[in-house]
Amino acid sequence: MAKLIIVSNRLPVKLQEKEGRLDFKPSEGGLATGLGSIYKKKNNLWIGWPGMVVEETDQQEDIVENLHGQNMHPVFLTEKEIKEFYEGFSNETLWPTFHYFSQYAIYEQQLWETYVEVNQKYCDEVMKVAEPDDTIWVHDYQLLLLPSMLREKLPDTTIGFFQHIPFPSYEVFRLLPWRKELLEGMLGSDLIGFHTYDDMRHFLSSVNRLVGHGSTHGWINTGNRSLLVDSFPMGIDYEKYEQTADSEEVKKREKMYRNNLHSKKIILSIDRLDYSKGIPQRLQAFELFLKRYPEFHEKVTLVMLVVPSRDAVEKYKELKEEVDELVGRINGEYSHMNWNPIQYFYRSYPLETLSAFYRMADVALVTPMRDGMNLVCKEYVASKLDQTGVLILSEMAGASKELSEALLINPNDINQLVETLHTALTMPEDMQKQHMQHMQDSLRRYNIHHWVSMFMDRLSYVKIKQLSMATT
Ligand code: GDG
Repeated sequence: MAKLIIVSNRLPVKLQEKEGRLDFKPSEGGLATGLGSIYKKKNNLWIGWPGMVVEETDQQEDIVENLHGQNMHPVFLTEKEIKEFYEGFSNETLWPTFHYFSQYAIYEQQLWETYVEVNQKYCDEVMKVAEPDDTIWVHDYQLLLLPSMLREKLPDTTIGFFQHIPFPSYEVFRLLPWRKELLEGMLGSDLIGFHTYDDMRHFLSSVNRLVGHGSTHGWINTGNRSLLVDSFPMGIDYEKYEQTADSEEVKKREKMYRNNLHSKKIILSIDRLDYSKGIPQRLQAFELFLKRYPEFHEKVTLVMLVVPSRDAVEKYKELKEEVDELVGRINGEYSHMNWNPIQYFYRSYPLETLSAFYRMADVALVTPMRDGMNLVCKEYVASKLDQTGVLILSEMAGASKELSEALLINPNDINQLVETLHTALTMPEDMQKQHMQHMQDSLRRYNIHHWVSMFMDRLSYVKIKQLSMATT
């Protein structure tokens, strides 16, 4: 029976060593939830790295067997591959380039070669389980070469690809020494999806100028096959966030946190530690706000959660120091005995804590310099059950294309950010509710399940269309 194979860098579980035993911890990420109901069905499969380096063959065999029972298939990566493929080419070459931070990108032939080898390794693992009539859905920038590698082995198989991060404009993308190979890798797909229309336009323009294939209404003809490029804005598991926010446990936590923060208004900021998220710029704006509006001293607290991420990469270590220093400076200057303007947490929390933070925040400050979509802002909206609260959102996040009821800002414009903070903190409740209602209606409808079915339906449509093109 034909099956669906999902391939991503990581599996939706993380392998951990606990008291000498190996243990699988499920991931709470949006993708894992959205695709959860699909990959567990029948003989479908999810292929990816289990999140830990395992070298012993016996141990690897045990893991394979254990995961097969849960519809998963592991790809084992070595220390060197993690360093060169994941931390190196994926996170020090592609990530900065695709987020318009080309000045941070490194171009090293060795990293590129390992990137090619590891994409081939994923291809070999897929080939162990794939049949020609299966559908394969590849995810994200770590696996840009995989669609073409698979196409070579399985010429008629249905292959979809979705990129979760932005696709930069041609002028930025062309800086990559391996630009043509990367595009050709992606073109092995039948359907290529991005979060926004702009990402899709940028991709089509690069394909046109670097590979020489034009496009009509998103269709590219490579000479021997046609494929479609389209946008699919990813949604969240709306019900999950709504129900969690309504639970007694979360209400209890919210009350406890509120009592501890002697503050009338709470501003919330949540991100992984990443330079694309604009954390220092946000802190500088908050500092200027405190300077410009002293009447808010002791009346407002910024609750800032920064989740550790990629701490083996140098740029991330530097960013951590910069954030620590800024928080220290601002708290040092403005704190009183009973009030710290910033409550800073550098760790990750369970969903219930996150949900209590969302519930209690009067303002969510989501101001990335660049973000493929950004799910935090959507989760905030879904958690505001009484419909109060204001979302300040960067124009540079994919989500801003859908959430036009948010207060949209340019994250480089510190004055605009300060004044928007003031507007948000003084916004009348009926206006807050009006904006929130609109955003909730849209996010409830365009949720993660809608996103999955839109992509899968379009992929089937492409296959039908290709057949009719071939016969006319
Ligand atoms: C990439 C793209 C795109 C955060 N802290 C905790 C925690 N989180 C969860 C949030 C949210 C997720 O992590 C972060 O998602 P984002 O979308 O904001 O950002 P990236 O991780 O950069 O994701 C992005 C996304 O892919 C999907 O396509 O939107 O643009 O960069 O779900 O809730 N979860 C828990 N504890 C924490 O402390 N449990």
